[in-house]
Amino acid sequence: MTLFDYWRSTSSYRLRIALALKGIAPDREAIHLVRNGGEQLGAAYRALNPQGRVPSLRLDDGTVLIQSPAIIEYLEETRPEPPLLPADPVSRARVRAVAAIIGCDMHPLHNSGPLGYLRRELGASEPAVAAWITRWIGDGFSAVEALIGPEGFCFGPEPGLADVYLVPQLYAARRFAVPLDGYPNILRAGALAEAHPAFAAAHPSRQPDAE
Ligand SMILES: N[C@@H](CCC(=O)N[C@@H](CS)C(=O)NCC(=O)O)C(=O)O
Repeated sequence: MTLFDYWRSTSSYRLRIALALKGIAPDREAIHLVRNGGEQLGAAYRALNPQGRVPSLRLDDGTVLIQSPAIIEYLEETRPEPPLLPADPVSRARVRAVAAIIGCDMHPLHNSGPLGYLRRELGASEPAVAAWITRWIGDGFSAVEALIGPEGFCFGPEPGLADVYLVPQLYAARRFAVPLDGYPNILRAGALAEAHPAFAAAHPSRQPDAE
């Protein structure tokens, strides 16, 4: 398998954690999101991933999978141990809801493309962009804080899909200096997960292309 990713990308970080939890160590090809106008937008990478975003995962038979939620579900279906989702449908839906808040309602609003659009096309100032980021991360984290459990990882004693999404989102929030004092459950679950070897190995600073 080959993982195409970028060290600081939130969705790449998420997929690296899921791969590490499943005990999978793919080859890795870094796609620089800034250099040369963004390597993800070049013809060579777009031939793999027409959306021009990271991450992508190329399987041993040459099949290329894109979109971290779809790839993580693929991993869960093909390598069920250790499970990232609980067994019963209601619990699964609760875990997936937290993943969706982060993956669908938070991360896209501070992704590099939309932030660039705010700055360049709409003329937003840096304080306005910072306020935008703080607003939407805060909005999502307030919901996540109420939804996850009062001890352990997000949903109990083992890390799962919600933790896979939470830790990179926390990394992004810190990078953007979003205040986190009001989220004790998130900080507890995040600290526990960050100390786990699979999460630690996936950290942006541990990637060969880290700057
Ligand atoms: N929903 C997608 C998001 C992918 C995504 O937006 N990746 C960002 C980095 S976190 C990217 O490639 N940005 C480059 C660009 O927008 O040009 C996923 O989870 O895989």
